Amino acid sequence: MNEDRYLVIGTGISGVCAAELLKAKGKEVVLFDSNEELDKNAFYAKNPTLADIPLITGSLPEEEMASFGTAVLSPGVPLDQPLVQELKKRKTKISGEIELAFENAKGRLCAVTGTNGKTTTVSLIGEILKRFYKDVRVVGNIGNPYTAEVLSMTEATVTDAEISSFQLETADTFHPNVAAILNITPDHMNRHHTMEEYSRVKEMITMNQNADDVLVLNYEDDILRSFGAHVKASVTWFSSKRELENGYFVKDRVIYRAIGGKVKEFMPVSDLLIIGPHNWENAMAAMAVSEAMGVPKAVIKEGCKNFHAVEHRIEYVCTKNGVKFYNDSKGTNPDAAIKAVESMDAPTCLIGGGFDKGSTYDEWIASFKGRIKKLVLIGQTRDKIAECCRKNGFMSFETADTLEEAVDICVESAVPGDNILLSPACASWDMFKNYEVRGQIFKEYVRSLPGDDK
Ligand code: UMA
Repeated sequence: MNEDRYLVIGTGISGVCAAELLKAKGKEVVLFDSNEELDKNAFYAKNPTLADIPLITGSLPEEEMASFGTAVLSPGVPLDQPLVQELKKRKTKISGEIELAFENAKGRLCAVTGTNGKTTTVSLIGEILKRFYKDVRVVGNIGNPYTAEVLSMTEATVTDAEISSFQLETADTFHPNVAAILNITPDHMNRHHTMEEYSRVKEMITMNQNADDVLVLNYEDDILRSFGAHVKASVTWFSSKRELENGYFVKDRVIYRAIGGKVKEFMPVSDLLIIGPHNWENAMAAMAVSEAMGVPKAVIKEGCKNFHAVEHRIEYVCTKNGVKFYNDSKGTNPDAAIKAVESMDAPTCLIGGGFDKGSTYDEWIASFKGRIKKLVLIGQTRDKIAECCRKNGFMSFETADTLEEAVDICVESAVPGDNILLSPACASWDMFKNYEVRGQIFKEYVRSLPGDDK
């Protein structure tokens, strides 16, 4: 075995950036991808900087198996995969792209995990940090590999990382100065198998923290509330439902900051451009993380007031004839779509339906509770959802053949003061390339409608 020989598994953006970092550090690197149909010529054409790095596809030859000191896994590579198990047996150190980046990074780090809200929270933290610090890097699951930023970091760099459970599985020395866990609800069970294991992995974000570090936790999450009692880091709580002695909380639509029972108003939620109680939680987490990273209160407030929703997530599009349009094309499952419904503060015409992932829609329909005045169904699931509406006694629905037709039906049904929301509770692949394209087409069509556009 050669300690300095690295196997990088996966040739997506994580694998490419990890290989580039290792190469720059003078390590011997071999790239591997289990996809035997991967076009090597196309890969090298796209990644000319890796032209001198061997790429093995399909399966790893036996003679190579024992030659690596470390294997760096891309997030999409599960630990229980046979190849990883084989490497482990041969005493290869199993690491990951995030761990590799952390080992080579400089400056301070805040890191956010959680089942929902990560991208919004990390984006908002990034907006706030950039108002105060010169060199801020927003990295991780958000789509910019951590390894891509490491080489140009200095001690003055401030890094803001979105970290998924996949990435935490291989964390070892990973140690954020400030960490946050937003919530833990069932997800990715095909990878982590049980809730216990999924929670354990999420909680690894704080495993190397100590009393000088801060961990931001959601008080309304049962798993996190009991977990927070036993961590080494100093905990800052947030709650959208109750007053806290210490932490951030919302009461009567105002966010407060409490320290040792002393409560000060922070800002009304109406000053935020992101809507809904789940977004108040994301905003409070971002406030707590930014505060712990040393940003003054006034700067945090300005950052929050100017932060727009992440594209396709309950994204405000425009107002036409007094009707507000929201694009939540990212609401690709009932859980996410319920959040959008619960965020609506006026009677709403909702567009739902799409590719059939085998979800059930009863809870989604139950969340309508007088908020949804009309549901217009499109796509593969429209009849299945229509049947579910009948079963649940929600009869105010119609079907449409296209997204544009669905918008037209909503426009006819809406009166000034109403909302029109695209939040399909389904994936898009039956009618569109992906949810981004679905959201884009929705926005373009809505903006082309007659009426005053704000
Ligand atoms: N591969 C193997 N063996 C395997 C599995 C995959 O060789 O057992 C290969 C595939 O053939 C493919 C490559 O690995 O060529 C893909 O690697 P990857 O799935 O890790 O994808 P990347 O392009 O490196 O993107 C990853 C994250 N992807 C996943 O976690 C699945 C991206 O998160 C992340 O933005 C990026 O790193 C940068 O950090 C995406 C995601 O869906 C957005 N994340 C999940 C989520 O948000 O729910 C966790």
